[in-house]
Amino acid sequence: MKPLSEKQVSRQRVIMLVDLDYFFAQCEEVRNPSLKDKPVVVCVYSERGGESGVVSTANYEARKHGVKSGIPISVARKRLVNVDAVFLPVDHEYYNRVSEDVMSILKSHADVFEQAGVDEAYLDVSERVEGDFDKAGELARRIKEEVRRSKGLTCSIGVGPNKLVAKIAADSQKPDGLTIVKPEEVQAFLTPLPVNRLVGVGVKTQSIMESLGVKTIGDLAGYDVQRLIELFGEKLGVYFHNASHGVDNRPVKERDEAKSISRISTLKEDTRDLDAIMRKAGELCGEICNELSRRRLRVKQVGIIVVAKDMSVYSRSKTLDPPTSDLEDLKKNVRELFEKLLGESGLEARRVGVRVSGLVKEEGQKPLRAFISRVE
Ligand code: TTP
Ligand code: MG
Repeated sequence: MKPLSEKQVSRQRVIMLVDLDYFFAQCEEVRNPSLKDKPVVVCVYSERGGESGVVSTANYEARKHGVKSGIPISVARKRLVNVDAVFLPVDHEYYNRVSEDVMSILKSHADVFEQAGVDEAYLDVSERVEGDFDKAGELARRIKEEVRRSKGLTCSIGVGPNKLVAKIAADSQKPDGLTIVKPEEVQAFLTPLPVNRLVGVGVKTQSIMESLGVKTIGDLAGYDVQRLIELFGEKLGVYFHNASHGVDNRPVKERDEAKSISRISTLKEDTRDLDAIMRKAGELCGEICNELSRRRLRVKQVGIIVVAKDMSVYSRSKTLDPPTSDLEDLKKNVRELFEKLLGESGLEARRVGVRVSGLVKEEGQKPLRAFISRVE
């Protein structure tokens, strides 16, 4: 056999997934270390007041009592009755600042960096570790140490030959975990895990698979791919087959910077009153302006979003010439848009939102690409 030329030898890919532990709750512990030994529950309180709302996340002390993301706050209260627990409202601005600092540390250790969420990122480190998983393990330890020293946060890292394996590896040991799965270990690592550890296998798919006798990823790997295609369609069937064998060719891709910013919020009560709407919309404009000033941006378009009482959605927008980052200017334009919309329609507003786009840098005014939106 002819030896492979240099070009034909492609480097073994080494991918990391870094996921911060119980992120929002850990941020709260960092700013108030006296919370450390108590159950901490970070809540998204409904704007309709009282105790209604859901748990955003909880620290591991609270998780011992069955408190986790997504459950109603009232249920969390019941599970923590007679326990010295702390309930706090979400503070996205603070978590975003922490996240940005951590992401810049992670980025500095990657050949290619892809932020995948507020507290997680994929790092392609193939080149810098020369395809060597032992070196990748050392790098992961250094990253954990740097994040801990500089921000006081622990994270869990998965290292694998692709994104799929790295993600499942990171999830398999938390908190403060480090799980390295070398290419030759992939199948043995995946085989015993339940199928719902694969992205795309939700409750429904899991129960269909279970009825076929497919409980583990190993069972799925042994299942006939043609049957999977018949059952789930070509795309999903092939995906399940490949995923169960730990095959995933998706590259780690840099994300573009944000192209728009939006905020949406629920009114205390449904209304058509422009002043009442503007009290909420004005706050949203304020949040957006803060973000614009932090990122030194101005906007060329402003829009409004209304979710009406009957859940129908309306939106309107207009162009601002010249671009602005001024709060009063933004509020004036948002008010005009709401006034016009209310004049055109008999809607009663339940939720209102503000969205700005066409973001340009204060200096030089270069357009930015991509998209950020946050709905609370
Ligand atoms: P995750 O990384 O899914 O969760 P986590 O960091 O809280 O916990 P883990 O130790 O298991 O990684 O989500 C990151 C943040 O996103 C989380 O801290 C809060 C927020 N979040 C919600 O607001 N609602 C949700 O349902 C989930 C899953 C997360
Ligand atoms: Mg996390």
